[in-house]
Amino acid sequence: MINPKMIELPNHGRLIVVTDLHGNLDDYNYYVNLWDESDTDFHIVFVGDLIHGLDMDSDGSVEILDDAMSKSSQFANFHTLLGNHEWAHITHKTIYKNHEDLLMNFKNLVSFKKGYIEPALTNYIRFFKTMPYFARTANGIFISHSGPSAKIRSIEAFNRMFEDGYSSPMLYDFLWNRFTKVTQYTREDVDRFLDIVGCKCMVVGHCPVESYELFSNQIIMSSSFDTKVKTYLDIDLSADVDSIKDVQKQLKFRI
Ligand SMILES: [Mn+2]
Repeated sequence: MINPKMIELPNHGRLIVVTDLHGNLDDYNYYVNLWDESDTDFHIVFVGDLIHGLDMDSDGSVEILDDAMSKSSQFANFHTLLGNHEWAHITHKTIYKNHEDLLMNFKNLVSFKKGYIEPALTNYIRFFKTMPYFARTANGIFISHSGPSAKIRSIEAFNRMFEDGYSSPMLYDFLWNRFTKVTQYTREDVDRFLDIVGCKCMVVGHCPVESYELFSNQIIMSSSFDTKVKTYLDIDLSADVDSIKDVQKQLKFRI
């Protein structure tokens, strides 16, 4: 059965993986230009948090969303996963940063850029609801915004979380968990989860790191936000992956 919340990528072709852009339109354009929309075996995955720039003057969230919505509807090799910032708009759970209400800021940005809020806002939230949670490659790489959820102890539990929709506490973990918090997940949780889903390694964004960090068989990577060395993955989907080292060597750096 096809799960619309899980992208299954084949054992051939190429894959670019990009983490949290937070409204950085220049970086979005840079990564989109690495990709070839006309090559159906060449995929690009954004792992969520396309939106919510830190200041309104430079926030390209609206431009990014308009382009990403258009590409998503045209190209089956263009993928945007759900991040906690998109999830917040779906669930109406406000995120505060520096005492600012980011959902309210986004509405202000939409009305400033468009001259109106509706139907633009509703269309954006509809787009967020189409976003898959995860991507998995045939050679064993699991990609999500964050996580894993330490609550998942079996494949049945993992499969069941999709039935609970946006209120799932496990989905919450896959959007919000930080590797820096031992109460959220540990190296053992990463490895147990990878065993459960039959993957060799995991790639996430969400937690700002300088370039990237390894956490057991997980790569935490920063492609745009809050890093000096912008880091992304350019993966050969046909290559065998035996360990995290095989993925690590496919990291690319922008200095
Ligand atoms: Mn995030």
